[in-house]
Amino acid sequence: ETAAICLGEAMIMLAGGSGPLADVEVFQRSVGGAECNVAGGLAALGVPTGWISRLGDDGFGQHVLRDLRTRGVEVGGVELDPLRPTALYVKESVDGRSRMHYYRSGSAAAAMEPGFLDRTEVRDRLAQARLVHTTGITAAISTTSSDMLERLATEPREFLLSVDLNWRPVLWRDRDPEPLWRLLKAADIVLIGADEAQVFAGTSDPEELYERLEAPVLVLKDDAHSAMVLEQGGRTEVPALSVDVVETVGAGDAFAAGFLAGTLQGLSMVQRLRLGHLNAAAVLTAPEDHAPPPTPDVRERLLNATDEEWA
Ligand code: KDG
Repeated sequence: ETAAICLGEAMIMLAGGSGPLADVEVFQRSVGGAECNVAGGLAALGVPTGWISRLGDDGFGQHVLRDLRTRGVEVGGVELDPLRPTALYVKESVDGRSRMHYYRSGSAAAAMEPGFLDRTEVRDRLAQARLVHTTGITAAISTTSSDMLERLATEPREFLLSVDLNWRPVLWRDRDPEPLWRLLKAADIVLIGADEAQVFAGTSDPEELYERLEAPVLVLKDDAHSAMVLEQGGRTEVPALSVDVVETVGAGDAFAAGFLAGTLQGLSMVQRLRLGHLNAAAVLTAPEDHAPPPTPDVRERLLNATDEEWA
């Protein structure tokens, strides 16, 4: 049984230590990609999870598969492409700030298209899922991939569709983000950061976003401060934990994994937000884009803490 499916591109990440890219000679390899981070995060929290995508039939693709399998993610829905490569992204760190450089146009995942959903391996997994998670990045990587998400979002479905905005202006440089608006409006759960909301929608006002995004459940994250859920019944807000931040990339994905795991495990809204924060804190305090969640007993204690004990 697979409770959750994450759909989107994985990339090999090459992190160049500190200094401008032009000077870096040695890179540290790991696996990145928003949906794939969420898949690993869900599996780490005990949710049976599959990751569906396309990879190049190359050494980098093999590494991604091996890495995800090791993290407990089911990868039978992945298609290997003999012609197109696995994507790369390179992280440049100058003065403690990270910048990403993508080498992903024409990648195997960018060739996903509506017909990809008809593959038996994909269709069967989607039919069994309780939740499917994707992000604005998958809508951004190509028009065909965006068309695929449009189909996923508009055809009748049994699963909850969760979409994290993950606004990446660089990937939308020459395209109108209209399809992304449609995807967000069709989703059952939308996750969005206040900063990116300001850039993408021109507002970070909770009520205004809730109205414009038309999502039954809107999760609005205000980085270091708090996260809130807006839904028909009202709003729930939980302050973030204060941590010593090492590196922020991947924290949003970790938050999503915590919140969505909590949703599938039937936790209260406060506990879902707390699990999101707890998971994000683990990634914020690690240099990688993903990190193991806090141990079960720490989770248990903090999920059930009083508001005063929490923060
Ligand atoms: O959310 C983290 C992602 O940004 C990172 O893993 C790379 O998927 C990525 C992207 O396209 O930015």
